[in-house]
Amino acid sequence: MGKPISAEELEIIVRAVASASHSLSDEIRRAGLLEHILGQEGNVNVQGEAQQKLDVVADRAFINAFLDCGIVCGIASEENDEFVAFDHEPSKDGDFVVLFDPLDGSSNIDVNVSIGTIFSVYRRVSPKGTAVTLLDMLQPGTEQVMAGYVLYGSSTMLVYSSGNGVNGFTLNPSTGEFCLSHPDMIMPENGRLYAMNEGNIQECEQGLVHYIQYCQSRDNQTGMPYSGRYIGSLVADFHRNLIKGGIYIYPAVPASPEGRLRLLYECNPLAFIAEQAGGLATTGRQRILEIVPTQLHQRVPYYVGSKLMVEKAMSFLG
Ligand code: AHM
Ligand code: MG
Repeated sequence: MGKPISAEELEIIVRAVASASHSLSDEIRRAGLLEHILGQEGNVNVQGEAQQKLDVVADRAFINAFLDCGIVCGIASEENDEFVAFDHEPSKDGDFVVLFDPLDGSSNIDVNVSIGTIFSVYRRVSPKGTAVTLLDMLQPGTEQVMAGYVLYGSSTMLVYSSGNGVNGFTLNPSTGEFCLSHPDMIMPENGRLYAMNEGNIQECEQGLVHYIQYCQSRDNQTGMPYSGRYIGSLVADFHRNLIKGGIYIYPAVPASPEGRLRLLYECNPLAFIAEQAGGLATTGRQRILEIVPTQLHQRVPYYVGSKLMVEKAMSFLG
């Protein structure tokens, strides 16, 4: 891990995330009532996916919050082709870059299902006072100084870690404050929930097919088939598994040969939190946090969750 973030710096970033997510949470709660919020924006993002209006609203809210906080000198977002260097004072001299997915699970926006924001914070490696470079963004996940997510679920929660365990905060909508509701979150070592888009199973490698058969059999540690739970919003699936124990898998499939999820905006931050809570995150073969990124929008296969479950799944892949 890079030089730890100080308590003061941490507070500044947490406040930026809390303020953007509080206003976004309000918009999401009223989404069905606001014409400018629901539906497609009409653009296609760099991933080739149709942008939802809320994707764009969320992206702007977080960019502005990080721009205003004064210690972030640049950002990269899943919704933008290129990273953004903040070139005015005092941001220009900030020590940190933030990489984020402003609104994860966007296919669930229009159907009133939980969605989230995921973010990752690194110290810049380029000299202070110069413009940030791509190398500041392409650091391995082990260098994260902080990572977190916001879940816009039946309540809005902020969960983060700065390398010293994981804490969860619930938004009190009447005061606008996030209150510590889940201190010292620990992911159960084992579980009985598995999450994967099983529509893809016939296209997956044989080892994974056999692991899913194992999940559905009585051969596992519970003596009963595991329960399948797939929301299709990574943050929500991850959060449930963090609390209850479970595994989430997004493998390589022919339509997405590198998997669907983005290393920098989704996999690394949640891998950091998983490990801080005692869980594990791998590509099925390699620890996620040790991958040296080569591209901003790089995708990787993803196995994340309870330690023993991820290890078991990996044992099937060979
Ligand atoms: P997004 O960032 O465009 O929303 O894509 C990521 C999402 C994850 O939240 C979710 O787990 C996965 O894509 C769902 O993909 P699929 O519909 O292929 O199961
Ligand atoms: Mg996403």
